[in-house]
Amino acid sequence: MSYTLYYSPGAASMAVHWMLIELGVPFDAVRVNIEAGAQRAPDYRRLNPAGRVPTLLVDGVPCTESTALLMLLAERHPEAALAPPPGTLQRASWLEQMIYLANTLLPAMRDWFYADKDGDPAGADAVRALARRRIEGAWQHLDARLADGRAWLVGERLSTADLLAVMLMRWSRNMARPATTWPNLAGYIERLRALPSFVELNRREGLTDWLNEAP
Ligand SMILES: N[C@@H](CCC(=O)N[C@@H](CS)C(=O)NCC(=O)O)C(=O)O
Repeated sequence: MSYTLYYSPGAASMAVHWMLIELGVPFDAVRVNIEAGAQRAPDYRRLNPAGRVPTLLVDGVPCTESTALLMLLAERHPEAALAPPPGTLQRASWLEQMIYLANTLLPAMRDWFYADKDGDPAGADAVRALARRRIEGAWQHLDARLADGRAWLVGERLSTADLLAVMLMRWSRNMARPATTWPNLAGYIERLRALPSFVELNRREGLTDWLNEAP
């Protein structure tokens, strides 16, 4: 199996990068300078027509969409048990969390960060206001899920849902109410970002601003 990840530090590629590190499989990582617009270069667009990160070459074939990539990697590496077995009730819970994060939180995050670029800048404030409500609603929802003291979003162990959730929680760090201000999310985030694979991920991506501070 060969993997090449096209990534940008801290971007939607981060959860996939984290998973590759957590799996301990060999892979190449190619940085795409999205601040300089490298995601719109014709060579990159041939791999990812939307001009976004991540792209993962899987045995040479370009695959996209961070959530889909996490699910694919879980299937290709079942021994890592980063997803519950198909057909089980825990699988149902995992599917629910993955789809919720991808379908509710991720698009709201895109609206929050890209309101001016994706839409009419004149309407961007209204888009951001709605995005913020949806993002904070998601923190509320996830906080309630963790209120029973569970350590992980699904079952009794780390899963791809945690990798995706923590990446999205990190994106809220400069918002008015970051995820870390919800009581149950605070402890969850503290535990997850202490994982050696998360520390290594940040080292490889050159990120230092959401690691050791108190949540
Ligand atoms: N739904 C996509 C979203 C990807 C996405 O929006 N990536 C952003 C970085 S977080 C990007 O590539 N931005 C550059 C651009 O849109 O020009 C996924 O989950 O992979």
